[in-house]
Amino acid sequence: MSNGSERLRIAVQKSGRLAEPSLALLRRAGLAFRSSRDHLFLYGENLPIDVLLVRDDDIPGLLVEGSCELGIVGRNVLSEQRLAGNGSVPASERLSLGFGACRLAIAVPEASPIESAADVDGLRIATSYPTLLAEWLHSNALRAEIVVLNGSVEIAPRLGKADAICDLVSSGATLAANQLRELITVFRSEAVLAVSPRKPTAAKSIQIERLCARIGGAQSGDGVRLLMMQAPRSALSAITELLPARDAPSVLSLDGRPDDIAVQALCSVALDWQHLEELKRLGAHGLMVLNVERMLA
Ligand code: PRT
Ligand code: ZN
Repeated sequence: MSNGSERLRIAVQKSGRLAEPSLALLRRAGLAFRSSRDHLFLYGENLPIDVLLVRDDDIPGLLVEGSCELGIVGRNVLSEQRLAGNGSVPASERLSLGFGACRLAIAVPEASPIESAADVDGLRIATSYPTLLAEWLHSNALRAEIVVLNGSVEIAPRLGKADAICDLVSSGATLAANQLRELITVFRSEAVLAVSPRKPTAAKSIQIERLCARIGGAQSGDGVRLLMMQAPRSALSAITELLPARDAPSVLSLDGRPDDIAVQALCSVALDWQHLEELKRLGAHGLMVLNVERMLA
């Protein structure tokens, strides 16, 4: 049905923070893979979709040149390269994926007198994200000297190379270990599904839409629980009021028990033991909470 040229390619980080969660998401979207001998390529076994394993920094470029239709990459990398792009139409963000969350933040040595964003004016700031930093400075009408470093940004102040840094932070442990104090967030990031600016063929376009719908479905199942129980019919409104439910619950009649009902409700993860105990007090029994693996609206 689909010849080789109609196979979709999705670029994913080969190793690093986004590698495992990216493949896990694709698996939850229903893709099964076989690895190539060189481990640079995962061949999609059940759908015409293959995975290219690359460095995260290469993903926006692969999308721009059309070597891949899709990629999973940090918004920080995508936006840095988009803004820095030399006139070529950039790749764009299609879906945010809910993992790899971090922030690009300016930090200063703990002992520094700098207190606010305005104090950044005139400083030397070391970063691997010169374009995102320049844009933030510009939109805040600030000037600073940007010192571009490709690694170990956090030691630049100690080496006397910079007065401040602008780097990715998640837990903040790295800043603390280097006696740096976080001052202000410049950019918020998480992993995103990025798409090539090239127009796909009709067949690939169908695959892209299908994969996006499935990824959306795999994500919307995250953090959703299915609550099942039986209860007196008279308790229904009290039960409905109590539940951290997304939509109205489904209510089913029980054969030969006109005063009782079975209730099913999709709830958020906020559903906890306390809710279950309350429900029991309202007369519910046979309570069951199940993880929802995927949903298709
Ligand atoms: O080899 P390749 O180029 O593919 O990998 P890489 O080393 O460039 O990337 P990698 O795996 O470190 O990060 C990939 C993506 O993960 C980034 O582009 C971000 O989108 C995202 N991400 C999420 C992070 C972090 N959290 C993060 N904490 N990327 C880097 N960090 C760094 C941070 O700068 C600090 O130095 O991790 C260190 C620990 O952070 P703390 O705050 O928890 O101490
Ligand atoms: Zn990288």
